[in-house]
Amino acid sequence: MHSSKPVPSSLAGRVVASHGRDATVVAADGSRVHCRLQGRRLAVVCGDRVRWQSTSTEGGSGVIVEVLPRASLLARISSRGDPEPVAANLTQLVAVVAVAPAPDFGLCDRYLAAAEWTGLDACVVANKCDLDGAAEALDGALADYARIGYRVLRTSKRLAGGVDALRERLAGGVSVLVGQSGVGKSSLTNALVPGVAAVVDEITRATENGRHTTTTAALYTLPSGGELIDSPGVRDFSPPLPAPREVASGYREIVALAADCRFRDCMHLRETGCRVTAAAAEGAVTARRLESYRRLVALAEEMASRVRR
Ligand SMILES: Nc1nc2c(ncn2[C@@H]2O[C@H](COP(=O)(O)OP(=O)(O)O)[C@@H](O)[C@H]2O)c(=O)[nH]1
Ligand SMILES: [Mg+2]
Ligand SMILES: [Zn+2]
Repeated sequence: MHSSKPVPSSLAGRVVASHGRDATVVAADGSRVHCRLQGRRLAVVCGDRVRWQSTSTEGGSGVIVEVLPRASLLARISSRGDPEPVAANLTQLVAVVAVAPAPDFGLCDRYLAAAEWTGLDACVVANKCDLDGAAEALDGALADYARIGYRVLRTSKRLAGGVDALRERLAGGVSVLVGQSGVGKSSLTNALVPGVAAVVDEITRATENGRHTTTTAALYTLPSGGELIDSPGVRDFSPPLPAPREVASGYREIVALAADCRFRDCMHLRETGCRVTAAAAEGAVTARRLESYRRLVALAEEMASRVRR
């Protein structure tokens, strides 16, 4: 993945945190360099591979002069409706859910769809398994995810076994932890990356109500292999959506049945002879996932009509 002509005297680096026009870059020798972005056009996210030059003005600082092509890019739709990069060069998405805050499986579905569209491996982590009622609240949906082929892991910061299985799953890849605010992404990061607590403190700030919340994504190297990005918690997430007709490709159990629908262009909404709708009636596709798919189709149609206007 080399760029056509590297800027002379620039050095290779990896963005491990970024905030506005500032980024933390890890250089080839492992040192951390605080960098600014050169010019107005450049934008970086966590995971980006960059070229940078050291600046003599401030000790240990530099300027990013080039962003290398991205092997993958996870993006979201901002509140203004614009696509916004979240993290680059990922290989795996880890969707974290928990009994508290109240789980939003529609959100989990949208993350998994984003992974399908971005070409990432994906798994589901049910955290806070030590809490009362966790099994009752989560097991049904988790069994559904497992049935359609997603690896499901149960973790808790209090129980080592689950974290060990997750550590194994992360080895060798570049993974991002995503999910609602408060499900325990940063706590899992702390359990997985020894001695990281100080760095986590650096990127957290006390909110009005005194709670700490991660405000920017940060990338960590796992001693056991692989890299992990802890992302800011969200209240809601939607990936940039494909055309309505392509939304089904984000739902692997739906796309697997689509070939057997009567109409080639079936959208699995109210069409006759729809194999997906029939499978939902038989319980082979869960009603909840089908509803989640249909809601995303509606959103994709709304977006498409907004663009046309
Ligand atoms: N009981 C329990 N609490 C947890 C666990 N993991 C995280 N928490 C708590 O959940 C809250 C949110 O955790 P945090 O890691 O900041 O979540 P994030 O917003 O997803 O990064 C904190 O008060 C944690 O102490 C867990 O496995 N069990
Ligand atoms: Mg966090
Ligand atoms: Zn159909």
